[in-house]
Amino acid sequence: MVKIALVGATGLVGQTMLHILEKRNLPSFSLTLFSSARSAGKEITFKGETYTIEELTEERAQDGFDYVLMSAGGGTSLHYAPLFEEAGSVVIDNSSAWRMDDSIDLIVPEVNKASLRRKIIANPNCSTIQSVVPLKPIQDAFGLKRVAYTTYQSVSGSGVKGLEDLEKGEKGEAPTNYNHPIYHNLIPQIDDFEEDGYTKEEQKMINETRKILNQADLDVTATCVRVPVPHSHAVAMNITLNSEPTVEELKSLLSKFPSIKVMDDPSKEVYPTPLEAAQKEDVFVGRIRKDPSLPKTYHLWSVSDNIFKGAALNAVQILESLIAN
Ligand code: A2P
Ligand code: 11C
Repeated sequence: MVKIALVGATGLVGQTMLHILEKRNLPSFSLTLFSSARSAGKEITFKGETYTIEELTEERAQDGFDYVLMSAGGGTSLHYAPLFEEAGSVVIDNSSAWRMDDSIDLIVPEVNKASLRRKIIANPNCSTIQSVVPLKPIQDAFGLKRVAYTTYQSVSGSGVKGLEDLEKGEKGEAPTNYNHPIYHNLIPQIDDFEEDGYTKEEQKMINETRKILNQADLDVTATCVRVPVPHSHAVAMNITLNSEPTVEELKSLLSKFPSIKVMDDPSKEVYPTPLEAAQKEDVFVGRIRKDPSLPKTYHLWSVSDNIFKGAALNAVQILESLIAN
């Protein structure tokens, strides 16, 4: 029987991983749940059985799990992922700690395959995942030259604290997570600023897109904005290709790609919205149209649940692809 450990079982992403693992058809596995000392001893019901959450320690990391799903922050990953790896486990890590390490694969199963050079596999940033899924078939069919992202990212991207700030705003209370109110507002800053004026979130989108699509010369830029929406991120993409397909060709190509649902009928006001995408598995794409201001250039609108395909589901899909192979 496959031995699986989940580190961060009490977190928003960890809880969603459990929900997804309950619903999908993995071969039978044993499950060990880890958190920090704070939540150790708590009980969780999974598939009708009670599991007690354990504190993750260096000793327990040596226990020879086959697969470890980690969503417990970058610091925990930097410390524990190599320990699991040394003990022979394959770690699927949701933090940003390892993503840009040249020896580590950054994987979206529909887009690229793990080489397993190292036994740590990185799960990309949520807004990047829902962007590269539609970009991949376009890159393969028509070649990509430039991508300009503008994101509309929900507060659940900041975990429980982001959701709490939105609720606090509704009650007229001051925020405690964001430095500006998010209720009745937009915040054009996600994560800290770098010296070049970009935020770390914007740099993640730029660097991770190039790595996942394996195209170092792709021109990419991004502006990332936090919006007062609880679940699902939206990404407006302006893309320049190497050739000039019709909009119908693009729609047909996207609708055949795994995980994509095209919702695009302006005559009926059909396009994806965060509310409809919440708790769904797919990446929804709409507003596909030509940008007449530049040759070979198009607009797309991608919406997906940032905790599902953007985090927990993508990690579980990586796990499924590893078990299957
Ligand atoms: P805990 O409940 O003990 O704090 P989120 O990203 O939603 O804040 O969740 C973070 C998750 O990572 C939680 O399950 C948290 O457990 C867990 N975590 C934080 N630090 C550690 C650690 N040092 N070892 C194991 N799990 C950790
Ligand atoms: C957000 N994208 O919406 C972030 C959350 O690197 O996995 C995920 C951060 C990451 O705030």
